[in-house]
Order: sequence, then structure tokens, then C-alpha cells
Amino acid sequence: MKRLAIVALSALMSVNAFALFSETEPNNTRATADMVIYNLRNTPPFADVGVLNLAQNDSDFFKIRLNAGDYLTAITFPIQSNYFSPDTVMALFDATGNQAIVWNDDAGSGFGSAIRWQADFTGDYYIAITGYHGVAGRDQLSYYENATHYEAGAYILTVSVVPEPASMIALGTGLAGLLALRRRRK
Ligand SMILES: [Ca+2]
Ligand SMILES: [Ca+2]
Repeated sequence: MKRLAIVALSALMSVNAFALFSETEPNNTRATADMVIYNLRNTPPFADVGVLNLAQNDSDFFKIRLNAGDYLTAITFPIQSNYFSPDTVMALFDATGNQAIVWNDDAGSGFGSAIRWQADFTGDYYIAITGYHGVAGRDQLSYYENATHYEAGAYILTVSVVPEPASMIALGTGLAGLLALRRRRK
């Protein structure tokens, strides 16, 4: 029983771990999206962070798998010049649509971006980040693919995925039940 509890605890801790990722260029289009977040984790809850680089005319696409009900939060933090450079715009796309599911330009302090989305279907999604180059079309895939912009420098991308509360409660009560059983046997 003790061993089972340890296994359950370590499983819970491992899904809560935090991974540092980097990117592989080119990842400037949905078709060439970086698989790094996709491969790191498929089991929420998780949070991963990358210290990435945006160059002139560069965009960064990351493929991510979401289950229906999952809460996605993605935030860019410009650090070339804290809060302000590079000025990012970020959007979330599904596998085929040219219209962003959700997008954001400036959130909070400075010019970084933040998006939140509860997945309405299970499937592959794409986080797209590019440099600011005007207000028109920020909700369109064409704004992110083959972009022309002058924003360059390092930024932090933080991505977290949390399952819907029902799954979290099931996970929590499962663990609590296991611990209660362990206490009873002592
Ligand atoms: Ca890129
Ligand atoms: Ca911005």
C-alpha cells in the first residue's frame, strides 16, 4: 500500500513538473510548427517555459495537444528590453482555420501578449507568435506566416495546461482516498 501511495504521489508530482524548452528554426509557419511542447507533455496539468528569440520577419509556431475542457494559458514576456521589446502578438489556431481562435497583442505591463482558452474540442492547436506590425489582421494566420516586422530580441514564453475542474477533483479525491486507505491500514 505504501508503495502504491508513493507511485501515485510521484505520478502526481511528475505531471506537475516544470520543463524548460527551446525552439528549432524554422518554425515560422503552422506547417513547420515546433513540436517541442507537443512532445514534452501530453498529460495536463503541466507548465513549460522557454527563453526564445524573435528575429526580424521571424515568427514562432508551437504545436500543442489539448483535450476538450483543458485550460490553456500562454504568455510572452519581452526581455530584450524588459516588458517592451520585442513587441509580440500571439494567437491560437486550430489545424486548418485561417481565423485565430483567440489572439492578443499587449497584455498587462508593456507589449507582451497573453491568451487564455478553454479547449472546446480535443485536437492539435498551434500557438503563433510574431513581431507587431500594425493592427490590421492580427486575428488572421497571414499576420503570423511570412510576417514582415522589425521586432527582434529575447522573450520568455510560458505555457500552462490545466484540465477542467472535474478531472482535477477526480485526481485530488483519488489521491485523498489512497491516503485515507493507507491511514486506515496503519
Ligand atoms: Ca521562428
Ligand atoms: Ca504586443
